[in-house]
Amino acid sequence: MKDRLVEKAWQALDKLKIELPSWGFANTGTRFGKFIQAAAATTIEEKFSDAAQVHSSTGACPTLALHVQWDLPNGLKDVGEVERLSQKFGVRPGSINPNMFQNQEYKYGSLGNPDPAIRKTALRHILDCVGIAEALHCRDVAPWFADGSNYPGTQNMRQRIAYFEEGLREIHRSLKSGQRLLIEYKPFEPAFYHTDIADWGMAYLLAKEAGPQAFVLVDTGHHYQAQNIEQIVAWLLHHKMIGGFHFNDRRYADDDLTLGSIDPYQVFRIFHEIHMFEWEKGTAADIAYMVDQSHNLKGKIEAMIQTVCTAQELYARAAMVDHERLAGLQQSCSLVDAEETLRGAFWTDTRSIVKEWRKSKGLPGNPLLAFRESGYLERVTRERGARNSGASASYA
Ligand code: LRH
Ligand code: MN
Repeated sequence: MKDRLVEKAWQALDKLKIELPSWGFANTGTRFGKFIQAAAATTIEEKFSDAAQVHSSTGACPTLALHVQWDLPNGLKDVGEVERLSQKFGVRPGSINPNMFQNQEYKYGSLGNPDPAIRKTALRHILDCVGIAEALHCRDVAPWFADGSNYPGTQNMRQRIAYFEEGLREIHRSLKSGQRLLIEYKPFEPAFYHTDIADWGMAYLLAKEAGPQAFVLVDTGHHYQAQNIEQIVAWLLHHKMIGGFHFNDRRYADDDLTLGSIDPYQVFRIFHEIHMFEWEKGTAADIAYMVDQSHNLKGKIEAMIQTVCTAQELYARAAMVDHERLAGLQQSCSLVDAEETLRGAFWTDTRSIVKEWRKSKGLPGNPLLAFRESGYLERVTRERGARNSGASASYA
């Protein structure tokens, strides 16, 4: 007879699905350049193939987030190929990410640009992404806007809010029933004076203004150092406005490091807010758990497997909080006992519990070891090495 709390952990693991970013398998870097990995994925086929490795070893990653300009450069014309690859590798396309930051015309912004022609171009791209999402039966369209300015006085921030309201309303009108628009916020970078959608409140108001199928996407790396991210999550849960997460970790800014590599307690506290909410409401929160990382030095597939395993271990720990006991202690303001009830779960080593859960699902107990023993990395290094060694490493 499994311990009651271990049973809760297993039930949570049964539910937890983590979406991987196609771009997390590609050669990425910083503005100081990128270190080319021979095994890195370049084509959408290689990205599906690598994602399938993570899914087969962890059993938790049935979908792959796609970044349209990188993965479907020909738009709707690439849908057939994506469907074929999805069938071939047993991984479904997940959230559809428009690219509102790469093209030259977005120098002064996309949906927030003072030039109506450029706003129109930006809108057109996102509407195309809604069409691609529909064609691929993908639920979420997740635009991140780099829009902003670098110097005070150079842009009218209020006017740009109106442009975003207008554009996002238009996009919301194009959504099919069941589709969701996930609005991601970020305080800075690449803009360094103001970013139009800089925090959760701005994303919340724009989502509300757009319509009932618009929600907020919380990228854990998109917060000022002192911000209490789990409190933001509590507010978005309370208002049923949380659509999903981009998980990663950071020491300084939007470092996009591996989840839980710097501050695992942060991720645990976020998962705790969600589990406590679900316990109180008796229903699962409708949240897309997605990863958004760039592995500049680590092997990309191994870093992704690490990420999923860490997420499973921390999600299981948070599920093992005795919510009934905690609710009573919070009500009676029994501070130390309440804190110990939460901390106690965090200090529970769930690795063996997750391992047994994997085995019960016919999955490898140690996904990283299983991947290393598969010989997949050696094979793709041989297949892709020559091509990748020619890739440019410089930033400028
Ligand atoms: C912006 C961001 C966004 C993605 C990009 C790859 O920092 O988090 O979610 O489009 O990274
Ligand atoms: Mn992100």
